Parts: sequence; C-alpha cells; structure tokens
Amino acid sequence: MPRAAGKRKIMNREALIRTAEEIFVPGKGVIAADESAPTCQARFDAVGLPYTEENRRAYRELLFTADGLEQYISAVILYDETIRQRSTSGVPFAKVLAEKGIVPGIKVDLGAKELALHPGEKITEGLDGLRERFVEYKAMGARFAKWRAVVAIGPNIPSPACLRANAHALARYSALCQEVDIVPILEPEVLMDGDHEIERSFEATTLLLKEVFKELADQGVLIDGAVLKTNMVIAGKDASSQSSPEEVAEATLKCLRAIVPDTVPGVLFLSGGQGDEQATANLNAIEKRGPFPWPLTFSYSRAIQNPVLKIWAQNPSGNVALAQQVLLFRSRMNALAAAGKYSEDMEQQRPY
Ligand code: 5MM
Repeated sequence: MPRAAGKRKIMNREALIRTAEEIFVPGKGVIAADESAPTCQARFDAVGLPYTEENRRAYRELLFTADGLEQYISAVILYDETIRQRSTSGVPFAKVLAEKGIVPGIKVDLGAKELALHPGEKITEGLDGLRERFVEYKAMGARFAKWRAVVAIGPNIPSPACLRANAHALARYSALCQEVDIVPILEPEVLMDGDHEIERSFEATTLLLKEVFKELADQGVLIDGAVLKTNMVIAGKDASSQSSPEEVAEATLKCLRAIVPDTVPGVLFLSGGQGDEQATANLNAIEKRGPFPWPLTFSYSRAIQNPVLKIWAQNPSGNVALAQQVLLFRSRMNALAAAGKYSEDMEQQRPY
C-alpha cells in the first residue's frame, strides 16, 4: 500500500547501529579529511602549496591510498568536493575507502556564520535543502555525516542564545540524517582560542553538551544511532598555565560522564589546534582511565595531517611514499593511544 503523501519513514535503527559499530572498532579511529575550501587553502598556503583542484585531489589520494591505513583507521570524513573526486585510476574516493574496509562519511554543514545580534559568536548554517543533498551523498557512498558547531570563550560568551541556536541546528541536522539511515556525527566544539583557564572550558563544554542532548531529545533523535564528536576540556592556547594530560583527562571525563547518555554508541575527540604529540598524549591519558559507558577514540584532522602535508609539500612528486609513512605513523600512535597503550618514547621511531 502506498504511504500517505508526505509521510516519510522514521529510520532503520539496525542500519544506524551497524554503521556506528563499524566506526567504533577497538584500537582504531577516524581521520577528518573534511577541510572546506577556505580551511584547505589556509593549510596549503601555510606550507607553500599551490591551491589547485589537482593538488587537493592528489593530496587526498595520498591519504586514502596509504597501504595499511585500515589497520588504524575505521572511517574518514570527506568534503563535498572530495567525495566527487577520483583516484588516478578513476575510482571514486568513497569507493577507494570502502574497498579497504574504511567507512566513508561526508561533512554537510555549510560553515559557521556570524550569529545575528551576538558579536563574536557563530551559528552553523546548512539545513536548507539538506534532505535533498542527502539523496546525492547516499548515492555516492556516504554512510555517516558530520556537522560542526563552533563556540568561543570570551567575556560574557558563550551566550545562552548561541548555545541554544547551535544545539537546535545540530539536532535538526541529526534528525534529517537518521531519516535516511545516515549516522549523524555531531561536533559541538568549544574553541581553544584565548587565554582562558581549563575551568572555563569545562563550564562552556558542560553547558553546550547539556543543551545538545536536550535538543536531541526534543527532536526525537535516536541516541544509540548518533555519534558525539567533541573537544577535550583544556585550557586556552594562550593561557598562562597549560593543561597537563592528567588535567585534561580528569576534566574531560568528569564532563562527559555527567552528561553523555550511556546509550551513545561512541565519542570522538577533535584535536582543536593541540600539537600532534599533545593530542596523542591527551587521548592516551583519557583512555587509561577506562572503562567508560561508551567507546572513545580520535577523529583528528590537524593532529594527524599537519606533518604529512608538510613533508608532501617539500616535494609533491618525490615525497608521496614518505608522506604516507608519516600518515601511517601518526595514525598508529593515535590508535595506540585509543587503547591507552601509547608512550612518549615511541615518538623516537617517527620517520620525520
Ligand atoms: C575542528 O575541526 C575538525 C577536527 O579537526 P581538528 O582535529 O584539526 O580539530 C574537522 O573535522 C573540521 O571540521 C575540519 O577540519 C574543518 O572544517 P571547516 O568546515 O572549518 O573547514
């Protein structure tokens, strides 16, 4: 019998749970390769690489075809341009990843814009037309999606209006994902920019996550089919006292344990501008304090890719293999940290 006009199916709970299980494989993590055009340009500019479509494609090919990447990486987040690109031999990147057993996903937000009447605060846009965009992304092989909300710390911010608006958008995006059996990764990020102490990061992250889970409940989002990607609780980059891994682990877990429902299938951490080794050491310190109600692992962009891009930029035609070794090394260090088995002396083996 045809469904009533305008009536949509709710969701396939099993399919969502299966995808989440493939993302959270013990001892593996996620690479965020979803840098939007402006972010990618800033990263290329920083290492002196011409910002051309072919360079962006070649760089992503280097990442996705690294031999053995699947030992450490369960999923990769792609950007709109990237999911449409192909390897030199003509295989779409989502297929290149899927053939290695790596789950491909897609960033679907359209970026953080100024929040009206709230100077210094942002709201992420991209809900209009998202239902239609999902049809295309699904056909291209995306099995999960990602949406990032950005929250700054400063005098009198974050405001309740900013927290609520961003949490609401995250929940509406999640509902649209689940309607088509795509697992939403929700990324509410409290920024490390500034000189605030770790306590302010704790406060802001707590308020933001509370608001997010409230909105998810209001929108009827299935919590066991929605993944949280969050910042670690950490002092601002310019704070006079920088947080140790032990402090980060304690504050981050105190916050997550108080707010994140046990039924969430897993929590990913972003690196947020931490140094490469700092992000690995902090993850390791967190994991050592397990067990937790949910698996926890990494979903880093900069903390994995920074040294890879730097080496490749020095000689794009000659350094592909070396850059891939660097990628595999940082992925392995983070995979070890995801199991709480990393130690600083392992860094001596690094190929760069
Ligand atoms: C915060 O950024 C996310 C994680 O990356 P880091 O580990 O470097 O913090 C990442 O997925 C992010 O969303 C993209 O790299 C940048 O996205 P935009 O849309 O800002 O280019």
